[in-house]
Parts: sequence; C-alpha cells; structure tokens
Amino acid sequence: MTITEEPQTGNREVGKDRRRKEDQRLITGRTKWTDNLQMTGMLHLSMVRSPFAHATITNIDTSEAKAAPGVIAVLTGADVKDLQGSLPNAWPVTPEQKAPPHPAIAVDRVAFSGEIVACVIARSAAAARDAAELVDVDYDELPAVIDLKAAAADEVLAHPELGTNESALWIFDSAEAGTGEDVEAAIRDAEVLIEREFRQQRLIPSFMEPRSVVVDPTGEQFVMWSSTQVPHILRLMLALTLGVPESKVRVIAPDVGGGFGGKLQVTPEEVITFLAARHTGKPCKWNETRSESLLSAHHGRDQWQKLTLAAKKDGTVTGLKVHLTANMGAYLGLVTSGVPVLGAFMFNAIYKFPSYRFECQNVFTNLTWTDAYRGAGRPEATFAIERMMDELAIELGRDPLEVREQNWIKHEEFPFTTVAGLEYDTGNYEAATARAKELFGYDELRAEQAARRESGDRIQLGIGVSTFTEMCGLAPSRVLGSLAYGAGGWEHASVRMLPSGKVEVITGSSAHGQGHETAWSQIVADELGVPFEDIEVLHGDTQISHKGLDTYGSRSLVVGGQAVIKAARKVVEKAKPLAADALEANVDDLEFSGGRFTVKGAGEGQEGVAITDLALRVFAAHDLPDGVEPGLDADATYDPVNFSYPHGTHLCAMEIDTETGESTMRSYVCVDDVGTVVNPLIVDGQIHGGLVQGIAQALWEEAVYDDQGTLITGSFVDYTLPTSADTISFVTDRTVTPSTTNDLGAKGVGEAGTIASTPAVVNAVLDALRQYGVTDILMPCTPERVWNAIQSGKGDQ
Ligand code: MCN
Repeated sequence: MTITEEPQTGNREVGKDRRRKEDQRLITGRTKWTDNLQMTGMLHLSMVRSPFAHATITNIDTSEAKAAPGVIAVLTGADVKDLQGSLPNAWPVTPEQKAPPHPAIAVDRVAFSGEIVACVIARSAAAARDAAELVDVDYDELPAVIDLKAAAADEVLAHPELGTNESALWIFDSAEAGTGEDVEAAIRDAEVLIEREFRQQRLIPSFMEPRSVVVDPTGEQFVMWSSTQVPHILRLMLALTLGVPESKVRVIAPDVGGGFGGKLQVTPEEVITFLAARHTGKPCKWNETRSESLLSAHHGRDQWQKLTLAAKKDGTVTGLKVHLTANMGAYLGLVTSGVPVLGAFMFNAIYKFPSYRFECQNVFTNLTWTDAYRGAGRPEATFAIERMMDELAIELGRDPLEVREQNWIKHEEFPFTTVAGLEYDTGNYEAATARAKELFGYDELRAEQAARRESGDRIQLGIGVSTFTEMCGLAPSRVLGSLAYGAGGWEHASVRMLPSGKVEVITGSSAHGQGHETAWSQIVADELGVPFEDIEVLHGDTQISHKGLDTYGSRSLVVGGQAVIKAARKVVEKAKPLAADALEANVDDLEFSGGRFTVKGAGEGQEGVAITDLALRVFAAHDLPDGVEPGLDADATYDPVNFSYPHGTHLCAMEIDTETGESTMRSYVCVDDVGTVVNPLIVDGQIHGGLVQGIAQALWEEAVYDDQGTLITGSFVDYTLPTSADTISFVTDRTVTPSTTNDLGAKGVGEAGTIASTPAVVNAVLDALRQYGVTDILMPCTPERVWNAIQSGKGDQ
C-alpha cells in the first residue's frame, strides 16, 4: 500500500505511474529466455562437480562417459590446461591481495563442494546428464576449512600454496585519513562503551531464472547468450581470458529473469560453454538445475562483525571501531573482495561520528565463493550500526529514535562530509522519520506494547527501528578505481530519432527486471517531446549497445539515465540548425519545448516546427544547411562526480508468541527518499521486492553447511525462500530531497528496501524479547532460536 499521492505531472512523463512496457512479454512468457534458444545441431553440457570441499583429484576416468549414447566429448581440467588460473579474479582491493588461480575446470585439486571437475558434451541435455554420472573421479580428501573464524586463525588452509587464508586486509582510519579524530582516544575516554559481535549469515541470491548460457561458434563471431547482468564486462573478460579479440565475441543478455547481484559475474560455466563450442564447432548450451544454482552460483553476505561504539552519557556518539571478517569462500569472483570493503563507507551511516576505524579481513574457506548480493556491503553495515544504536538507547534507557536523531546529520547541515570521507549531497532524515512515525502510529504501538508487557500476554509486541542511507549509483570512476584497481563506473547511451520520427534509445545499462525500457522511455519522452509509445529501448547486446558498464549498485537511473538525457539533449542541439533554417531564424533565438522549436518572442500561437518533422529531412539530406550531418542521433557517456545517497526510516512491529517462538509481522512502514521518482509504480515494486529480501534475511534464509563443507540447504525445501504469502501489505511512502548528481534529481532505489529492512525486523524481535533478559539473537530469527532465547534468558550466541 502506498500513501503518497504523487504530484500531478501534467504533460510530463517523469513521475507518471506508467505500467511497464516489458511486462506483457515477460509475464506471458512471450520472450526468448536463454534456455528457449534452439539451434540446429545444438549440443548440451552437463557439469560433473566435486562432492568434497577440499580434495586432491588422483584420477579421472572418462572412458565410460565418452562411450555413452549421444556423447560427443568430455572435457577435464587437463584438456583446458592452457587456461588454468586465467578465470578473472576480483579487481584487487589492495596491491598485495592474495588470490589462488581459479581454473574453469579443476585440474588436480578441488577447493569447494560443487567445483567443476569435468564437463560432458552430448546431443541432448538428458544424454549429457546421464553420462555425467559415468565420469569416475578418484579423490584424496584434504583437511577443509569450513568455519570462518577458524579460517581467520589459519588453523587449516583453504589453499595451502598461499600460506595463509587471508586474502587482503583493508583498513580505514579517520585519524590517518584526516577525516576525523582518533578512535582509540574516543574509546579510552568513553563514558558509555558498547561492544558487540554480529553474524551476517550466508545467503543465496535466488533469482527466478536459473543461469543459462548458449554459445554459437558457427558464424564470423562467437555469439554468447547468457542470463547475465553484465554483458559488456563479460565480453571483455572472455576476450582477456580466452585470448579472443573482442570484435570476435558478441554477448547477448536477452530478457533475464532476475539477478540480485548473483549474475554480476563471469562464471566457469560461461567459459566452459565457450570452450565447448570452440572445441566442437557446434552451438552449445548449458542450463543449470536449481540445485546446481544453490550450490555453485556465488553466495552472498557471510561475515563476522565486531563493533565498539564509544559515547557520552548524554547519548552523543564519539567513535566507532569495526573489525570485519569476511568470507570469500574458495575463490575470488569479480567483486568478491570489494563487497565487504564497501562497508567502510557505510558503518557511520547517517551519523556524525567524529572518529572511526574500519578493518576488513578477507578470508578464504573451502566453501562456495561469495560475491555481490542485493545491497552488497551496505546491508551488512546498516544492520550492524542500527543494532548498535538500539543497544546504546537501551543502555541509556532512552527511545531508539531519539538517540538516532541526536546523532544524525541534520537537514540544514547538507552537504556533509562524513568521517568515512564521503560527501552526502542532500537528505532530510527528520522529515522521513516524522512521516514514518505518523503512519506507523509509533506512540500508540508503544502504549500497546507496555500494556502487553504489564499483563504478561502470551503475544508480546516488539517495535523495530532502522534509519539508513546508502552510497549507490555506482560510479564515479575515480572513486571506484581507487578502491578496486582497474574498476570504473561511467555509462553510455545513444539516442536516435529515426526518419519516421520514432525514437530508438540504446543503453549500456542491462536490465534484468528493473523496467528500464519503461523508465528510459519516460525520460526521453520528456526530453524530446515525443509520445512514450514511440520510443523503443534496446539493451543487453554488445553488438547493438557497443559500450556500457551494465546493471548493479542501483546505478542505472542515476548514471545510465543521465547518459540518456545527455544524448537526447545533443539530439535537440543537432536539430537546431535545421529548425533555424526551417523557421528562418537564428539558432540562438530558438526555444525547444514539448517537441517543437519556436522562435523566442514570436508570440503565442506560432506553430514552430516539430523535431519529428525535421527527422526525415535530416535523413534525406538533399537540402541540409551547411555543416549539418545526416541523421538525428547522438551518443553520450556520463560519469558523475559523486554517489547518490537515498535514505529512509523503516519501522516494524513484530508479534512474538512467547510459547512457540513464532514471530509474526504486524505492520511495516517505510518512508524512503529516492529523490525525484521517474516511475512511482516501478519504485514501489523495487521497494517491495527489496523489503521481502531483507526481511527474509532476518527471519528465514540461511545457507547451511555441515562440518565437511556439504551444503545442507541445497534445495528450496531447506533454503527458505519466502513467497508473497509469507509477507504482509507494507505501507510505503516517500519524501523527496533531489540529488545533485543528475539532472533528474533522482537517487537509486534498487537495493534500498533490502538494506533497511533486516535491522528493523531484528530490532523488533529483540525489543519484544529484552524483558526476558535477551540481548542478542542470531539471524535468521527462527521460532526455535526465539524460543530458546526466551528460555535461556539470553541470546544463543
Ligand atoms: N527508479 C525510478 N526513480 C528513482 C529511482 C529508480 O523510477 N528515483 C527506477 C529506475 O528507472 C529503474 C528502477 O527504478 O527502472 C531501478 O533503478 P536503480 O535504482 O537505478 O537500480 P538499477 O536499475 O541499477 O538496478 C540494480 C538494482 C540492484 S543493484 C539489484 S541487486 C536488484 C534491483 O536493482 N536486482 C533486481 N532490483 C531488481 N529487480 C528485479 N526485478 N530483479 C532483480 O534481480
């Protein structure tokens, strides 16, 4: 349920509740998912995966599999040896970062359960799967390191050749950086000291469409279709990995059924499918099963977080010290090592802490590799600091919102440079919080909570608070490049007015569920004054969109959308000499509005000339004024100078059955500020989906391994993915403080709900349990954990 009546937009498209253009084909399935592709002579792949977390491969016998019906070939690590170690490692976060070689197919050692040891290529998917069972692999098990803390202590090594499990140690210290004071002094002088350790459990980004790859080697180029978030990055990495010129590789991300960061990757399976196609000369397809996806697509979160917060008795926070131990799993993917490091900028959140130190220890284990999962680095930080602010409020016997307000940046203090060195451009935490409190009925619920406590009701009420901001709109290149060597963050767009007056927009942002075709059409409709329906948005094909940096980090609108605006404005500029010629006026005397050029001061009622009418003339080109080139089209790139900083206040009420430990959500209110909204319907959808994922971390989801490193939650029977039936109707509203980094004034929204909601829920659960002496609880807060916590009178840590 959304409260805000969006302001009337008049003729403007931006701000309109447009239904998504792409939904008709997505919802009816009338689209080409990668797995729908069929080609003559197409071969199918099935991967043989290690059942062991750490083992030496002593022998692989493929003879029986090779002789099986329909089998064309079986590839092992030995067959693709020249590629060993060349699967892209993460952009390093320190120059000294340690990383093992990441073979597409393991050669003589496997480092996690699920690692590929062989690939069967056959005429049908069934034949490939059957033959994969016949590949006989002998392993000698090696000691495996499964527990993150044991790994940090180097008790057993995940990759013995590295001599340590530590991949990188990344430190930020405000005193050293000159952005603040010395945190050790703040801790020494603290009147109140809060020390806590939190666990971010391992999560699995469970996109709707499993990963799927097709490679066709039969033409002039290798054409890869992949269910990926990053077609441009994938093409570059394939070219670098396989030594093929980029011009010979075309990557197409057709409609992609979700990613949530889980498809921000270059996977061994993509490399192997490419190799199989090159080896056989035939189109090859690999399509994963859901179990394979849960086991071997990269996982998310998985950290231990140690925090020390120093404060005065009056509630003013004077410093924060953070030590993270982050689980890389067995290998580094594209941004594995960068994800926890992003937290460096977010633990101070919306607050004005004068001193801050952040240490991040990236550690290898023999588990599936981790990488981005919706929010990536920011949900972890937000959870920890929002838990700490609650602990401070409890310690001082004060209301949690009041303590937050005392410490947060006031709206008149923006722009504000934080202790972590970021410049927050705009925000109004007071306004969002006031609106959230009002919609939630904060005071009434507190009164009900007190009454239930008083009466000893079996159902106790907990109220949880989470105020948050995030750095998103990933760009600027200069900042990203200084964090992870080699990374960048611009975006590209082309806008072409076709001779018929219809418009083609080509964008480097590659949507996988975010509705860019609709939002970009709205933007261009306003810029060029053409009908929304006349605009077509093309993306996700490196042959069409030849430049781009793809979709993640809630960057597409604020970076890619701004590139679209820039390109559209160039088109208008390009049309000006033609309009001046047609209107017999000077270029400088022209105005452009609602798709028409008119002459300034020529009075009301002049017809002017429509830009769409100029499109055919500029195409035909026989009577162009001097210096005007044929075609009304333009390219633009955009690389902003700053991140965008959405924020919000989320309030959650949880009812806890104290006899069963069952937690039921009673109400959830969030007031988010994502700056100017292009499409309120899309924004609501993004917030709703994000909330469910964040709530799921708090209550349901966890990837669980046994002591041997075998994934126990290997199917949706055990990995509790929520459905809409598990959630309530959320109350959402918005405040608007426009961003300064783009002409729209927009801030990113794609991760906001996930980042804010987890601490709101856990704070609510704990708020109900504190009366029993419970001070902490592990996520997910399952009925068993809640019940045990009540029984033991303390958390189960
Ligand atoms: N939008 C808007 N007004 C704003 C901000 C955004 O109308 N002020 C619209 C945009 O035009 C876009 C959508 O909201 O259509 C999301 O925009 P943005 O915040 O720029 O995020 P991205 O498009 O870059 O998407 C990435 C983000 C991330 S990082 C994850 S993870 C995520 C998410 O988007 N994964 C998703 N949302 C998802 N939604 C779906 N359906 N599936 C996923 O896998």
